[in-house]
Amino acid sequence: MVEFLGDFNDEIKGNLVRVYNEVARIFSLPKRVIVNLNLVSESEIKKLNKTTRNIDKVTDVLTYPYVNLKAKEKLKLKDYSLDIDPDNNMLTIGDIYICEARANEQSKAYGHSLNREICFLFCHGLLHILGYDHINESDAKTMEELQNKILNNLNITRNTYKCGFVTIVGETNSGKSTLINQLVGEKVAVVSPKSQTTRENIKGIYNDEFTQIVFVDTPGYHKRKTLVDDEMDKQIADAMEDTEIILMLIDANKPLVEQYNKLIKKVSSNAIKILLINKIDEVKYEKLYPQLAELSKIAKVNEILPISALKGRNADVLIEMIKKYLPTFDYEMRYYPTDEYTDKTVREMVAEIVREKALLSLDDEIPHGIQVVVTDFKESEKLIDISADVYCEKENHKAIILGKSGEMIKKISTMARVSIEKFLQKKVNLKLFVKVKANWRNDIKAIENFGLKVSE
Ligand SMILES: Nc1nc2c(ncn2[C@@H]2O[C@H](COP(=O)(O)OP(=O)(O)OP(=O)(O)O)[C@@H](O)[C@H]2O)c(=O)[nH]1
Ligand SMILES: [Mg+2]
Repeated sequence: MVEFLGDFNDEIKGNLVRVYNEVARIFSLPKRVIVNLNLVSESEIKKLNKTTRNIDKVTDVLTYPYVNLKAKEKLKLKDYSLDIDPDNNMLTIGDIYICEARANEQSKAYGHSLNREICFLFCHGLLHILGYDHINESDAKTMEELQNKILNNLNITRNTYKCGFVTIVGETNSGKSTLINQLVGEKVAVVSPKSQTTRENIKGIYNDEFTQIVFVDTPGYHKRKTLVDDEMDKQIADAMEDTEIILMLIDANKPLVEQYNKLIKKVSSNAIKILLINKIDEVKYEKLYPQLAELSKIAKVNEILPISALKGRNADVLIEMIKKYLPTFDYEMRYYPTDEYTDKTVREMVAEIVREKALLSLDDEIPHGIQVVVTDFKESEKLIDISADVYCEKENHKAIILGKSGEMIKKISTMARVSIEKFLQKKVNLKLFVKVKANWRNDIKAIENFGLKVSE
Protein backbone atom coordinates (compact mmCIF):
# COMPACT_ATOMS: atom_id res chain seq x y z
CA MET A 1 0.00 0.00 0.00
CA VAL A 2 1.27 3.43 -0.81
CA GLU A 3 0.19 6.50 1.08
CA PHE A 4 -0.10 9.47 -1.26
CA LEU A 5 0.60 12.92 0.08
CA GLY A 6 0.96 14.76 -3.21
CA ASP A 7 -1.59 15.57 -5.85
CA PHE A 8 -1.61 12.31 -7.85
CA ASN A 9 -4.32 11.38 -10.30
CA ASP A 10 -5.88 7.92 -10.27
CA GLU A 11 -3.92 6.68 -13.26
CA ILE A 12 -0.61 7.50 -11.59
CA LYS A 13 -1.79 6.01 -8.31
CA GLY A 14 -2.68 2.76 -10.06
CA ASN A 15 0.74 2.52 -11.67
CA LEU A 16 2.57 3.37 -8.46
CA VAL A 17 0.78 0.57 -6.65
CA ARG A 18 1.81 -1.78 -9.46
CA VAL A 19 5.43 -0.66 -9.05
CA TYR A 20 5.32 -1.30 -5.31
CA ASN A 21 3.69 -4.71 -5.78
CA GLU A 22 6.38 -5.76 -8.23
CA VAL A 23 9.16 -4.64 -5.88
CA ALA A 24 7.39 -6.46 -3.03
CA ARG A 25 7.16 -9.60 -5.15
CA ILE A 26 10.86 -9.59 -6.07
CA PHE A 27 12.05 -8.88 -2.52
CA SER A 28 9.36 -10.83 -0.68
CA LEU A 29 8.25 -7.67 1.07
CA PRO A 30 4.98 -7.49 2.94
CA LYS A 31 2.09 -6.58 0.67
CA ARG A 32 0.78 -3.98 3.02
CA VAL A 33 3.25 -1.30 4.03
CA ILE A 34 3.14 2.46 4.13
CA VAL A 35 5.34 4.53 1.87
CA ASN A 36 4.78 8.24 2.14
CA LEU A 37 5.06 9.62 -1.35
CA ASN A 38 5.24 13.39 -1.70
CA LEU A 39 5.21 15.53 -4.80
CA VAL A 40 7.12 18.72 -3.99
CA SER A 41 8.31 21.93 -5.63
CA GLU A 42 11.90 22.77 -6.58
CA SER A 43 12.34 25.07 -3.60
CA GLU A 44 10.98 22.44 -1.22
CA ILE A 45 13.33 19.73 -2.44
CA LYS A 46 16.22 22.16 -2.37
CA LYS A 47 15.42 23.01 1.23
CA LEU A 48 15.21 19.31 2.14
CA ASN A 49 18.56 18.67 0.47
CA LYS A 50 20.08 21.58 2.37
CA THR A 51 18.73 20.67 5.78
CA THR A 52 19.13 16.90 5.65
CA ARG A 53 22.12 16.37 3.36
CA ASN A 54 23.83 19.74 3.45
CA ILE A 55 23.65 19.89 -0.34
CA ASP A 56 22.40 23.12 -1.92
CA LYS A 57 20.80 21.51 -4.96
CA VAL A 58 17.51 20.66 -6.60
CA THR A 59 17.38 16.90 -7.21
CA ASP A 60 14.70 14.76 -8.85
CA VAL A 61 14.02 12.40 -5.95
CA LEU A 62 14.91 12.17 -2.25
CA THR A 63 14.44 9.15 -0.04
CA TYR A 64 14.32 8.69 3.72
CA PRO A 65 14.16 5.04 4.82
CA TYR A 66 12.42 4.50 8.18
CA VAL A 67 13.84 1.08 8.76
CA ASN A 68 17.16 -0.38 7.94
CA LEU A 69 16.37 -2.76 5.15
CA LYS A 70 20.00 -3.08 4.10
CA ALA A 71 20.21 -6.72 5.02
CA LYS A 72 17.92 -7.60 2.17
CA GLU A 73 17.95 -11.34 2.71
CA LYS A 74 16.55 -10.83 6.20
CA LEU A 75 13.69 -8.86 4.90
CA LYS A 76 10.78 -10.24 6.89
CA LEU A 77 8.14 -8.18 8.53
CA LYS A 78 8.70 -9.75 11.93
CA ASP A 79 12.24 -8.35 12.06
CA TYR A 80 10.77 -4.90 12.10
CA SER A 81 7.84 -5.50 14.36
CA LEU A 82 8.81 -2.53 16.49
CA ASP A 83 8.26 -0.18 13.58
CA ILE A 84 4.74 -1.31 12.94
CA ASP A 85 2.15 1.35 13.35
CA PRO A 86 -0.16 -0.08 16.05
CA ASP A 87 -3.17 1.80 14.63
CA ASN A 88 -3.25 -0.01 11.33
CA ASN A 89 -0.77 -2.83 11.92
CA MET A 90 1.38 -1.75 8.99
CA LEU A 91 5.07 -1.11 8.59
CA THR A 92 6.05 2.34 7.38
CA ILE A 93 9.14 1.78 5.28
CA GLY A 94 10.02 5.34 4.33
CA ASP A 95 9.34 8.71 2.74
CA ILE A 96 9.94 9.51 -0.89
CA TYR A 97 9.97 13.07 -2.20
CA ILE A 98 9.70 13.65 -5.95
CA CYS A 99 10.33 17.10 -7.42
CA GLU A 100 7.46 17.67 -9.82
CA ALA A 101 9.19 20.27 -11.99
CA ARG A 102 12.22 18.03 -12.37
CA ALA A 103 10.10 15.00 -13.20
CA ASN A 104 8.34 17.10 -15.81
CA GLU A 105 11.61 18.21 -17.41
CA GLN A 106 12.96 14.67 -17.44
CA SER A 107 9.80 13.26 -18.94
CA LYS A 108 10.23 15.72 -21.82
CA ALA A 109 13.90 14.86 -22.24
CA TYR A 110 13.11 11.15 -22.38
CA GLY A 111 10.08 11.74 -24.55
CA HIS A 112 7.53 9.98 -22.34
CA SER A 113 4.71 10.96 -20.00
CA LEU A 114 5.05 12.54 -16.58
CA ASN A 115 3.19 9.52 -15.22
CA ARG A 116 5.91 7.23 -16.49
CA GLU A 117 8.69 9.41 -15.12
CA ILE A 118 7.09 9.49 -11.67
CA CYS A 119 6.91 5.66 -11.74
CA PHE A 120 10.63 5.60 -12.50
CA LEU A 121 11.51 7.96 -9.71
CA PHE A 122 9.27 6.09 -7.29
CA CYS A 123 10.92 2.78 -8.19
CA HIS A 124 14.31 4.45 -7.77
CA GLY A 125 13.27 5.70 -4.33
CA LEU A 126 12.00 2.26 -3.29
CA LEU A 127 15.33 0.73 -4.23
CA HIS A 128 17.09 3.34 -2.10
CA ILE A 129 14.85 2.33 0.79
CA LEU A 130 15.94 -1.24 0.16
CA GLY A 131 19.55 -0.18 0.58
CA TYR A 132 20.63 0.23 -3.02
CA ASP A 133 22.67 3.25 -4.06
CA HIS A 134 24.62 4.62 -6.98
CA ILE A 135 27.64 6.14 -5.31
CA ASN A 136 30.14 3.98 -7.15
CA GLU A 137 29.93 2.73 -10.72
CA SER A 138 29.28 -0.94 -10.07
CA ASP A 139 26.55 -0.22 -7.48
CA ALA A 140 24.99 2.24 -9.90
CA LYS A 141 24.95 -0.43 -12.62
CA THR A 142 23.35 -2.99 -10.32
CA MET A 143 20.71 -0.49 -9.24
CA GLU A 144 19.96 0.60 -12.80
CA GLU A 145 19.64 -2.98 -14.02
CA LEU A 146 17.28 -3.84 -11.22
CA GLN A 147 15.22 -0.74 -11.82
CA ASN A 148 14.97 -1.54 -15.52
CA LYS A 149 14.02 -5.12 -14.75
CA ILE A 150 11.19 -4.09 -12.42
CA LEU A 151 9.80 -1.53 -14.83
CA ASN A 152 10.23 -3.74 -17.87
CA ASN A 153 8.26 -6.44 -16.08
CA LEU A 154 5.46 -3.92 -15.77
CA ASN A 155 5.94 -2.68 -19.29
CA ILE A 156 6.74 0.79 -18.01
CA THR A 157 9.86 1.49 -20.01
CA ARG A 158 11.93 4.62 -20.13
CA ASN A 159 13.71 5.83 -23.24
CA THR A 160 17.31 6.14 -22.28
CA TYR A 161 19.41 9.03 -23.51
CA LYS A 162 22.61 8.01 -25.25
CA CYS A 163 25.61 10.18 -25.90
CA GLY A 164 29.19 9.75 -27.02
CA PHE A 165 32.08 10.48 -29.35
CA VAL A 166 32.49 8.81 -32.73
CA THR A 167 35.75 9.40 -34.61
CA ILE A 168 36.02 8.98 -38.37
CA VAL A 169 39.40 7.87 -39.71
CA GLY A 170 40.69 6.75 -43.07
CA GLU A 171 42.97 7.59 -45.94
CA THR A 172 42.77 10.98 -47.56
CA ASN A 173 39.88 11.18 -50.05
CA SER A 174 38.02 8.19 -48.63
CA GLY A 175 35.03 10.47 -47.96
CA LYS A 176 35.26 11.20 -44.21
CA SER A 177 34.15 14.81 -44.50
CA THR A 178 31.36 13.90 -46.91
CA LEU A 179 30.18 11.35 -44.35
CA ILE A 180 30.19 13.72 -41.37
CA ASN A 181 28.17 16.26 -43.37
CA GLN A 182 25.70 13.56 -44.37
CA LEU A 183 25.29 12.24 -40.83
CA VAL A 184 24.99 15.65 -39.19
CA GLY A 185 22.71 16.92 -41.95
CA GLU A 186 24.62 20.20 -42.19
CA LYS A 187 27.85 21.15 -43.86
CA VAL A 188 30.46 21.17 -41.10
CA ALA A 189 33.52 20.04 -43.06
CA VAL A 190 34.74 21.07 -46.47
CA VAL A 191 34.95 18.44 -49.19
CA SER A 192 37.00 18.25 -52.37
CA PRO A 193 38.33 15.66 -54.80
CA LYS A 194 41.87 16.81 -53.87
CA SER A 195 43.78 14.87 -51.25
CA GLN A 196 44.45 16.37 -47.79
CA THR A 197 41.37 18.53 -47.76
CA THR A 198 40.79 18.33 -44.01
CA ARG A 199 43.58 19.87 -41.94
CA GLU A 200 42.37 19.47 -38.39
CA ASN A 201 39.77 17.64 -36.33
CA ILE A 202 36.27 19.00 -36.81
CA LYS A 203 33.32 18.15 -34.65
CA GLY A 204 29.88 17.66 -36.13
CA ILE A 205 27.03 17.01 -33.73
CA TYR A 206 24.03 14.79 -34.39
CA ASN A 207 21.05 15.28 -32.09
CA ASP A 208 17.73 13.56 -31.82
CA GLU A 209 15.32 13.29 -28.94
CA PHE A 210 17.21 10.44 -27.30
CA THR A 211 20.74 10.77 -28.64
CA GLN A 212 23.68 13.09 -29.05
CA ILE A 213 26.52 11.81 -31.21
CA VAL A 214 29.64 13.97 -31.44
CA PHE A 215 31.31 12.96 -34.70
CA VAL A 216 34.96 13.91 -35.13
CA ASP A 217 36.22 14.25 -38.70
CA THR A 218 40.00 13.83 -38.86
CA PRO A 219 42.61 14.69 -41.52
CA GLY A 220 43.17 11.74 -43.85
CA TYR A 221 46.22 9.51 -43.76
CA HIS A 222 48.75 10.32 -46.45
CA LYS A 223 52.54 10.72 -46.77
CA ARG A 224 53.64 13.41 -44.34
CA LYS A 225 56.07 16.10 -45.43
CA THR A 226 55.62 19.21 -43.33
CA LEU A 227 55.07 20.26 -39.71
CA VAL A 228 51.37 20.75 -40.42
CA ASP A 229 51.30 17.14 -41.59
CA ASP A 230 52.87 15.95 -38.31
CA GLU A 231 50.24 17.93 -36.44
CA MET A 232 47.56 16.19 -38.47
CA ASP A 233 48.87 12.79 -37.34
CA LYS A 234 48.82 13.90 -33.70
CA GLN A 235 45.26 15.10 -34.09
CA ILE A 236 44.14 11.74 -35.44
CA ALA A 237 45.83 9.96 -32.52
CA ASP A 238 44.18 12.36 -30.04
CA ALA A 239 40.76 11.85 -31.54
CA MET A 240 41.12 8.07 -31.30
CA GLU A 241 42.10 8.21 -27.65
CA ASP A 242 38.86 9.59 -26.23
CA THR A 243 36.20 8.05 -28.32
CA GLU A 244 33.56 5.39 -27.84
CA ILE A 245 33.46 4.33 -31.48
CA ILE A 246 35.84 4.53 -34.44
CA LEU A 247 34.46 4.57 -37.96
CA MET A 248 37.16 3.20 -40.27
CA LEU A 249 36.50 4.35 -43.79
CA ILE A 250 37.81 2.58 -46.89
CA ASP A 251 37.07 3.17 -50.56
CA ALA A 252 35.00 0.61 -52.50
CA ASN A 253 36.92 1.49 -55.69
CA LYS A 254 40.19 0.15 -54.28
CA PRO A 255 41.18 -3.34 -53.01
CA LEU A 256 39.32 -3.72 -49.72
CA VAL A 257 41.50 -6.20 -47.83
CA GLU A 258 44.64 -4.27 -48.64
CA GLN A 259 43.11 -1.00 -47.42
CA TYR A 260 41.81 -2.64 -44.26
CA ASN A 261 45.20 -4.17 -43.42
CA LYS A 262 46.86 -0.80 -43.82
CA LEU A 263 44.29 1.11 -41.81
CA ILE A 264 43.91 -1.31 -38.90
CA LYS A 265 47.63 -0.89 -38.10
CA LYS A 266 46.97 2.76 -37.30
CA VAL A 267 43.95 2.10 -35.13
CA SER A 268 45.32 0.97 -31.81
CA SER A 269 42.37 1.60 -29.57
CA ASN A 270 39.94 -0.38 -27.48
CA ALA A 271 37.02 1.57 -28.89
CA ILE A 272 34.25 -0.16 -30.85
CA LYS A 273 35.30 -0.36 -34.49
CA ILE A 274 32.91 -0.09 -37.42
CA LEU A 275 34.43 -0.68 -40.84
CA LEU A 276 32.69 1.31 -43.57
CA ILE A 277 33.09 0.53 -47.25
CA ASN A 278 32.33 3.91 -48.81
CA LYS A 279 31.43 4.97 -52.36
CA ILE A 280 29.41 1.84 -53.13
CA ASP A 281 27.46 3.97 -55.64
CA GLU A 282 30.53 3.79 -57.87
CA VAL A 283 31.10 0.02 -57.80
CA LYS A 284 29.09 -2.90 -59.12
CA TYR A 285 27.87 -5.25 -56.41
CA GLU A 286 29.26 -8.34 -58.21
CA LYS A 287 32.71 -6.83 -57.97
CA LEU A 288 32.29 -5.82 -54.36
CA TYR A 289 30.68 -8.96 -52.99
CA PRO A 290 33.63 -11.42 -53.18
CA GLN A 291 35.88 -8.85 -51.56
CA LEU A 292 33.34 -8.20 -48.84
CA ALA A 293 33.12 -11.91 -48.12
CA GLU A 294 36.89 -12.13 -47.81
CA LEU A 295 37.03 -9.02 -45.66
CA SER A 296 34.42 -10.26 -43.24
CA LYS A 297 36.54 -13.35 -42.59
CA ILE A 298 39.65 -11.45 -41.57
CA ALA A 299 38.51 -8.07 -40.22
CA LYS A 300 38.80 -7.71 -36.46
CA VAL A 301 36.05 -5.15 -36.09
CA ASN A 302 32.63 -5.07 -34.45
CA GLU A 303 30.67 -4.33 -37.63
CA ILE A 304 31.16 -3.98 -41.38
CA LEU A 305 28.80 -1.81 -43.39
CA PRO A 306 28.84 -0.75 -47.06
CA ILE A 307 27.70 2.86 -47.49
CA SER A 308 27.57 5.79 -49.83
CA ALA A 309 28.39 8.95 -47.89
CA LEU A 310 27.59 11.05 -50.94
CA LYS A 311 24.17 9.56 -51.64
CA GLY A 312 23.33 8.86 -47.99
CA ARG A 313 22.95 5.13 -48.59
CA ASN A 314 22.83 3.24 -45.28
CA ALA A 315 23.31 6.47 -43.30
CA ASP A 316 20.23 5.68 -41.20
CA VAL A 317 21.43 2.10 -40.64
CA LEU A 318 24.77 3.49 -39.48
CA ILE A 319 23.14 5.89 -37.01
CA GLU A 320 21.12 3.02 -35.49
CA MET A 321 24.24 0.86 -35.33
CA ILE A 322 26.12 3.62 -33.51
CA LYS A 323 23.26 4.11 -31.04
CA LYS A 324 23.43 0.44 -30.17
CA TYR A 325 27.01 0.84 -28.92
CA LEU A 326 26.75 4.24 -27.23
CA PRO A 327 26.63 4.34 -23.44
CA THR A 328 23.51 5.62 -21.72
CA PHE A 329 24.06 9.11 -20.48
CA ASP A 330 22.54 11.64 -18.17
CA TYR A 331 20.62 14.05 -20.45
CA GLU A 332 21.81 17.02 -18.46
CA MET A 333 25.44 16.01 -18.85
CA ARG A 334 25.37 15.98 -22.68
CA TYR A 335 28.39 17.60 -24.30
CA TYR A 336 26.71 20.28 -26.44
CA PRO A 337 23.41 22.18 -26.45
CA THR A 338 20.99 20.35 -28.71
CA ASP A 339 20.79 23.20 -31.26
CA GLU A 340 24.54 23.26 -31.98
CA TYR A 341 25.92 21.18 -34.79
CA THR A 342 29.61 22.07 -34.81
CA ASP A 343 32.37 23.40 -32.57
CA LYS A 344 33.65 25.68 -35.34
CA THR A 345 33.03 29.41 -35.13
CA VAL A 346 31.27 31.24 -37.96
CA ARG A 347 34.56 32.90 -38.94
CA GLU A 348 36.32 29.53 -39.12
CA MET A 349 33.52 28.08 -41.23
CA VAL A 350 33.70 31.05 -43.62
CA ALA A 351 37.51 30.67 -43.95
CA GLU A 352 37.07 26.95 -44.64
CA ILE A 353 34.50 27.64 -47.36
CA VAL A 354 36.94 30.01 -49.11
CA ARG A 355 39.69 27.37 -48.84
CA GLU A 356 37.34 24.74 -50.25
CA LYS A 357 36.61 26.86 -53.31
CA ALA A 358 40.33 27.48 -53.83
CA LEU A 359 40.94 23.71 -53.60
CA LEU A 360 38.24 23.06 -56.16
CA SER A 361 39.48 25.74 -58.58
CA LEU A 362 43.25 25.30 -58.53
CA ASP A 363 45.55 22.62 -59.86
CA ASP A 364 47.09 20.10 -57.53
CA GLU A 365 50.33 21.45 -56.04
CA ILE A 366 49.20 24.88 -54.85
CA PRO A 367 46.09 24.12 -52.77
CA HIS A 368 47.88 22.30 -49.96
CA GLY A 369 49.88 25.44 -49.20
CA ILE A 370 46.79 27.60 -48.90
CA GLN A 371 45.41 28.86 -45.64
CA VAL A 372 42.60 31.37 -45.24
CA VAL A 373 42.15 33.76 -42.33
CA VAL A 374 39.06 35.95 -41.94
CA THR A 375 40.28 39.40 -40.95
CA ASP A 376 37.04 41.31 -40.86
CA PHE A 377 33.40 40.34 -40.30
CA LYS A 378 30.88 43.16 -40.01
CA GLU A 379 27.19 42.46 -39.98
CA SER A 380 24.61 45.13 -40.78
CA GLU A 381 20.88 44.76 -41.23
CA LYS A 382 20.92 43.58 -44.84
CA LEU A 383 24.54 42.65 -45.52
CA ILE A 384 27.64 41.08 -44.05
CA ASP A 385 31.01 42.55 -45.06
CA ILE A 386 33.72 39.92 -44.88
CA SER A 387 37.44 40.27 -45.63
CA ALA A 388 39.82 37.35 -45.71
CA ASP A 389 43.51 36.82 -46.41
CA VAL A 390 44.38 33.90 -48.65
CA TYR A 391 47.94 32.80 -47.84
CA CYS A 392 50.13 30.79 -50.14
CA GLU A 393 53.80 29.82 -49.98
CA LYS A 394 55.41 31.30 -53.11
CA GLU A 395 55.19 34.41 -55.33
CA ASN A 396 54.50 32.25 -58.41
CA HIS A 397 51.65 30.55 -56.52
CA LYS A 398 50.22 33.97 -55.78
CA ALA A 399 50.27 34.78 -59.48
CA ILE A 400 48.38 31.54 -60.23
CA ILE A 401 45.79 32.17 -57.50
CA LEU A 402 45.19 35.69 -58.80
CA GLY A 403 45.04 34.43 -62.38
CA LYS A 404 45.18 36.44 -65.58
CA SER A 405 43.85 39.92 -64.76
CA GLY A 406 42.49 38.56 -61.47
CA GLU A 407 40.15 36.02 -63.08
CA MET A 408 41.00 33.09 -60.83
CA ILE A 409 40.57 34.92 -57.53
CA LYS A 410 37.33 36.39 -58.86
CA LYS A 411 36.06 32.91 -59.64
CA ILE A 412 37.05 31.61 -56.18
CA SER A 413 35.49 34.65 -54.54
CA THR A 414 32.17 34.29 -56.39
CA MET A 415 31.90 30.56 -55.62
CA ALA A 416 32.74 31.21 -51.96
CA ARG A 417 30.29 34.12 -51.67
CA VAL A 418 27.41 32.01 -52.98
CA SER A 419 28.17 29.25 -50.46
CA ILE A 420 28.68 31.66 -47.56
CA GLU A 421 25.39 33.41 -48.36
CA LYS A 422 23.67 30.06 -48.24
CA PHE A 423 25.38 29.21 -44.98
CA LEU A 424 24.69 32.57 -43.29
CA GLN A 425 21.29 33.13 -44.95
CA LYS A 426 22.20 36.72 -45.74
CA LYS A 427 23.76 38.79 -48.53
CA VAL A 428 27.53 38.87 -48.30
CA ASN A 429 30.16 41.23 -49.61
CA LEU A 430 33.38 39.19 -49.74
CA LYS A 431 36.87 40.66 -50.24
CA LEU A 432 39.83 38.32 -50.65
CA PHE A 433 43.51 39.37 -50.42
CA VAL A 434 46.18 36.98 -51.64
CA LYS A 435 49.39 37.05 -49.59
CA VAL A 436 52.65 35.11 -49.52
CA LYS A 437 54.07 33.54 -46.39
CA ALA A 438 57.04 31.44 -47.41
CA ASN A 439 57.22 27.90 -46.04
CA TRP A 440 54.48 28.55 -43.43
CA ARG A 441 53.65 24.87 -43.14
CA ASN A 442 56.97 24.35 -41.32
CA ASP A 443 56.69 27.46 -39.15
CA ILE A 444 55.02 26.83 -35.80
CA LYS A 445 54.28 30.51 -35.17
CA ALA A 446 52.64 30.88 -38.55
CA ILE A 447 50.63 27.69 -38.07
CA GLU A 448 49.36 29.04 -34.75
CA ASN A 449 48.65 32.48 -36.18
CA PHE A 450 46.55 30.81 -38.84
CA GLY A 451 44.41 29.39 -36.10
CA LEU A 452 45.50 25.78 -36.62
CA LYS A 453 46.02 23.79 -33.46
CA VAL A 454 49.51 22.86 -32.35
CA SER A 455 49.93 20.17 -29.71
CA GLU A 456 51.88 20.92 -26.54
N1 LIG B 1 30.81 8.68 -55.60
C1 LIG B 1 31.08 8.98 -54.34
N2 LIG B 1 31.96 9.93 -54.06
C2 LIG B 1 32.22 10.21 -52.77
C3 LIG B 1 31.55 9.52 -51.71
N3 LIG B 1 32.02 10.02 -50.53
C4 LIG B 1 32.92 10.98 -50.86
N4 LIG B 1 33.04 11.11 -52.19
C5 LIG B 1 33.92 12.05 -52.94
O1 LIG B 1 35.24 11.79 -52.57
C6 LIG B 1 36.01 13.00 -52.58
C7 LIG B 1 36.72 13.16 -51.25
O2 LIG B 1 35.76 13.37 -50.24
P1 LIG B 1 36.12 14.02 -48.84
O3 LIG B 1 34.91 13.90 -48.01
O4 LIG B 1 36.73 15.36 -48.99
O5 LIG B 1 37.23 12.99 -48.34
P2 LIG B 1 38.09 13.01 -46.98
O6 LIG B 1 38.25 11.60 -46.56
O7 LIG B 1 37.47 13.93 -46.00
O8 LIG B 1 39.47 13.58 -47.50
P3 LIG B 1 40.62 14.33 -46.63
O9 LIG B 1 40.01 15.47 -45.93
O10 LIG B 1 41.60 14.77 -47.68
O11 LIG B 1 41.21 13.32 -45.72
C8 LIG B 1 35.01 14.12 -52.88
O12 LIG B 1 35.10 14.43 -54.23
C9 LIG B 1 33.68 13.49 -52.55
O13 LIG B 1 32.60 14.04 -53.30
C10 LIG B 1 30.60 8.51 -52.07
O14 LIG B 1 29.95 7.86 -51.22
N5 LIG B 1 30.42 8.29 -53.39
MG1 LIG C 1 38.16 15.61 -45.12
